[in-house]
Amino acid sequence: MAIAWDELLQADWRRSEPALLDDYEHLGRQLARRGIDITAVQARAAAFVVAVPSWGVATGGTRFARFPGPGEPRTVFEKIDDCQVINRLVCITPDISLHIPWDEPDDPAALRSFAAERGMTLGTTNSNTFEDHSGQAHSYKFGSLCHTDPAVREQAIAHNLHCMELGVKLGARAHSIWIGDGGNFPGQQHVRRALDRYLDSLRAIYAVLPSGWRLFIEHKLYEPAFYSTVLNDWGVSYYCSRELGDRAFSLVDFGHHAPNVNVEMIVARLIQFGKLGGFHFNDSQYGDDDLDAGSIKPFQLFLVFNELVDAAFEGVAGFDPCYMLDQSHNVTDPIESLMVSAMEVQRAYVQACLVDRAALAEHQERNDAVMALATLKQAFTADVAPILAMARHAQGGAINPVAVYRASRYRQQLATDRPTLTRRGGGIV
Ligand code: RM4
Ligand code: MN
Ligand code: MN
Repeated sequence: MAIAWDELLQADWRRSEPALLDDYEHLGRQLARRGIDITAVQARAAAFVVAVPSWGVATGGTRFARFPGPGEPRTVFEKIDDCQVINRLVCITPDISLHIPWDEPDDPAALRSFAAERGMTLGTTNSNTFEDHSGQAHSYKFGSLCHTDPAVREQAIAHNLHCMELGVKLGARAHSIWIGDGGNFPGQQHVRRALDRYLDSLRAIYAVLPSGWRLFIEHKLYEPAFYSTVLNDWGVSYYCSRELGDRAFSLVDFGHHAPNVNVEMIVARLIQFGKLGGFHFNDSQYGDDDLDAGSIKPFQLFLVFNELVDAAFEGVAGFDPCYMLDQSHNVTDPIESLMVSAMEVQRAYVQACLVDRAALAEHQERNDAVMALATLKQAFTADVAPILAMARHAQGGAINPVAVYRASRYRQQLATDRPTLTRRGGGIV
């Protein structure tokens, strides 16, 4: 599709650059008064990256209905095309997480070079044993890696091994496992034995983790199992990742906790115990709503980044979390939601970079709760938008990504180029 991105971007810069420079200089003076060099903060903003989920560029759905949008991607190649548009405009999303078998390529080498030609990498594979796939011998209706039947467990293990073999061909560096295993009713599952089976299966997967790779395990409180899940919270996840070994880590998906849980505390503890693998960013009001990052609880997102920036500042050994979005878009254009979400995550990171850590430490030492919170709030309430926009502009991205995207009429073009298919979940049926 021929979209004149260069012309659109230049028009965006011409229109918005004067006001941006004005705002940037003003913010620069404000920060300088606090001893902060705005260009150093901009450099950190520019170095920030967050991966997009291949399954996030298509419209999601609920268990009631799915309302497909126009021009949805029909193949993994079209998903990569959409991800490239996102990265072209926001400049912080060069990596894509793949979901297998939704994104299973016929020719992995061809997929890898297709992505590379578009400046994209395929850094993480995600396995899917939470639904049945055509041609498989055994059903996952009653579980996968934790199933009572060893044949089902073997099949689920083999799928994970396949994902990793494929990932090596694609240049991935991590494999991420989320399972739907659990029980809908009290008594349905022997709670301890199910976890034993999980660990046995995970050990078989971890044993063949490719060299240089990390294994992420993702806990979730409920859903699709409504009464109990096997990897139900961060404590169990921590225990399992420690049992597995040095290259196994816990992954925190923001929507996988009970309402009101203090996620930043969980993050701090996982950092402290050397087991924070990464994130699936999204936001929620009630459950695993998979809403756009920063849309409901931006302060929580900031507080999580406060822990992350603090850990990096202190040089915590082995601290190297992987940042990924994991969202489902039901009422928005997924490309717009992913762009906005990536920028919200980056915004929280940049705000956290502004925290006066020496002052905060002093307030903490003196038990001055008012000033400690005020120190955090000073960073959180700073409008860092000019820093983010300048970082994008300097890298050839958009000052106003959503406006440029809308002006491109990319979606309208897709509506004719990609006739809508009937889809289920993240895959194409
Ligand atoms: C799950 C979990 C996984 C994601 C699936 C689609 O709730 O968040 O990470 O792969 O949804
Ligand atoms: Mn997730
Ligand atoms: Mn989820």
